Amino acid sequence: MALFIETEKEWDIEDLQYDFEDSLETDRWLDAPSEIKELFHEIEWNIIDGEHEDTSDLIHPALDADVSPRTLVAGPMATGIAEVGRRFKMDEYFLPEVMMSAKCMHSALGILKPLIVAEKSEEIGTVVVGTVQGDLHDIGKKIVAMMLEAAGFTVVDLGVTVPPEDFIAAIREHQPQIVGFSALLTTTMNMQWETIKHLQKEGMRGDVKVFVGGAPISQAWCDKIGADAYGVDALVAVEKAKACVQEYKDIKGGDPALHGAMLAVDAQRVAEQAAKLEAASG
Ligand code: B1M
Repeated sequence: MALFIETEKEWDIEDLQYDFEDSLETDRWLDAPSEIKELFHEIEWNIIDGEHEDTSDLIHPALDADVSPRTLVAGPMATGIAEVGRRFKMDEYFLPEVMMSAKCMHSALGILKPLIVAEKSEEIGTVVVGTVQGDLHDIGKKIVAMMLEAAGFTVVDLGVTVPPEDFIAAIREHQPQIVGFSALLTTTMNMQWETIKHLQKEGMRGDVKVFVGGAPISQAWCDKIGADAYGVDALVAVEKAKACVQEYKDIKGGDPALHGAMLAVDAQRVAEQAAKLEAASG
């Protein structure tokens, strides 16, 4: 039975700002055996330090110890790259360091992807995804694509800096139920809107449900541009995608009823989390 170890949503990034020893003081992953907790810290620091040659040497022992691949992606890999983002923003890191850390993420995902995708047991639909034109970020989009595949979708990943015309051509060719636009830059998020406008111009908006995501994206942005669903992370994106093809398959893309149904998925999730917290506090 694989080990699933939770990383709190509101983890304290200060844990990672000093050195490896300090970070061991964290309360994160208290539910993990101590040797695994230490391994998680090594993975985090491997990503922060951008030592990609060593990444697989750290991922394999975690897998051998039966830690689930999803735990690694949502846990130490996510916290490590978040600290890289903070350092970049504070001018403590520059592009070369960020690129080295991205290499670590890709190298770990290369090992984990086949394991996660192998969980696929049924075929439930097709999704076309891509990072919008002008944007080269693809780590988050790859995670979303991988989780969708594991959940039963056939995923057509168009890569990065995808122009609206390429999304349109792929929708014509693959007839997906869902198309997903990822954007990580405030300067490229507008391309999500532009791509929706292209879909409208081609008379295709009703044929496909539009998902948006990426660090600067929010529910308010999703509402403003008339997308159907916003995925704050890969898990939410998968949950909403499944609802779209299973429960709301008869509602067309762009229909306010679908938009409302997607918001209801979020509301249900918040209620479940609140109930879980209440139960845990006694
Ligand atoms: Co860049 N970068 N970067 N970068 N980079 C950010 C995004 C930035 C926030 C860093 C910072 O300042 N703190 C900043 C943007 C600021 C802004 O726009 N306001 C920034 C910048 C400025 C830039 C450049 C402009 C720097 C420069 O050249 N001066 C440049 C732009 C290049 C370009 O795109 N044209 C640039 C370049 C790069 C690298 C190439 C070096 C590298 C990318 C490598 C790669 O992806 N192959 C890189 C990286 C690694 C980052 C940070 C550090 C990490 C991004 C990441 O992978 N996060 C990032 C800082 C940050 O985000 N905190 C930063 C981990 C990933 C798992 O999270 O992508 O958010 P994320 O995905 C999540 C969710 O958002 C969601 O699910 C995912 C998994 O849970 N999600 C979706 C994502 N897509 C979704 C789609 C969905 C649904 C959910 O449906 C379709």
